[in-house]
Amino acid sequence: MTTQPHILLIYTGGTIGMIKDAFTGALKAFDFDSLLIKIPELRLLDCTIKTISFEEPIDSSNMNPKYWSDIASIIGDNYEKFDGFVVLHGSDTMSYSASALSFMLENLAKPVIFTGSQLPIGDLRTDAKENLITSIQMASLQDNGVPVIREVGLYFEYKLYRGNRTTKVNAEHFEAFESLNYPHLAESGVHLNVNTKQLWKPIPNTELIVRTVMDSDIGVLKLFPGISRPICEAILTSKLIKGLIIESYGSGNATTESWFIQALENAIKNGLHIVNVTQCIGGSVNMGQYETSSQLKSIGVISGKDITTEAAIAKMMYLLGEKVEAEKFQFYFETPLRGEMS
Ligand code: ASN
Repeated sequence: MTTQPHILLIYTGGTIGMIKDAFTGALKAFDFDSLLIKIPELRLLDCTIKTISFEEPIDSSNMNPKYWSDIASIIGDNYEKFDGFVVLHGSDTMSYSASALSFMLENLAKPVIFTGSQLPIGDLRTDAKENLITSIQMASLQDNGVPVIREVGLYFEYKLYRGNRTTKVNAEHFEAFESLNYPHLAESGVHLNVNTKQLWKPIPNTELIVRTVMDSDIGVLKLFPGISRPICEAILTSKLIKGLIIESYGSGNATTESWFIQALENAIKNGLHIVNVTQCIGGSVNMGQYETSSQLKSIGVISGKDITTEAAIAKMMYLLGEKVEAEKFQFYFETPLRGEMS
């Protein structure tokens, strides 16, 4: 006899969990205790569902590492009791959270699927029901009692992506996310088609380790033509930041003006970890391909390769939180830890 998969639904907030008050028309937080009554389709799913809700559901613009650590701890505390986890989350910062959780949940071997919606669940044209129902189905997929998805995913508008490869690219379309540097993991059509080859394979017989310390003493500097020297120098000499992500042009290029290179070199000598990611949403940093990136490589700028800015931020916070030795930082950053880079 096979038992139904047990799924834990973690409700953090976002548009998905709002419902229109029938009288006033105003959006308000969804009452999760009556979830099964409000979405009767959930009864048809071949799994059991339990829910845990943030005490005060949030718009995901208010997401922060403390909440990430709460989500990670909920998953850690319930890891043995459930076969899969679905996190309901606002779409605005979902890619950051999915990236963060991928690092925080070391040796994860069960599905953690982030989902949300562009329209509230009570709206006539809502995308929330499909996203929620299919996310639960994705989290319930098993092969001989073993979960099929064993990583942090993000499901939105018929596609399941690797969470730490995604970026929110559209504020209006239902198809709000892209993963340009990694193929989607599964697609929902008449059937659920899983792209088995692309799935993460956890190391066998390892135990989940929940890492909850994220160090957010970091910065992001997006380059643009005409960027100010005093502003760059102020950032690069700040004693407050331990890591800086530079969003460069194309395949990792930047101005070759000597003041800029000198400021970066001094900062690196003073212990700042500087990572180069591209401001393009697809493609990879390749320092040395152009003259405009050769110096960056020789002064010790770390290559973010094809990582997203969202995942680079999460990885930086994670490695700093883990107090990785300064000499090993570049090695760890340039090594794919959770499939976040190629
Ligand atoms: N502002 C909302 C949020 O991220 C947007 C959404 O969920 N569609 O919480």
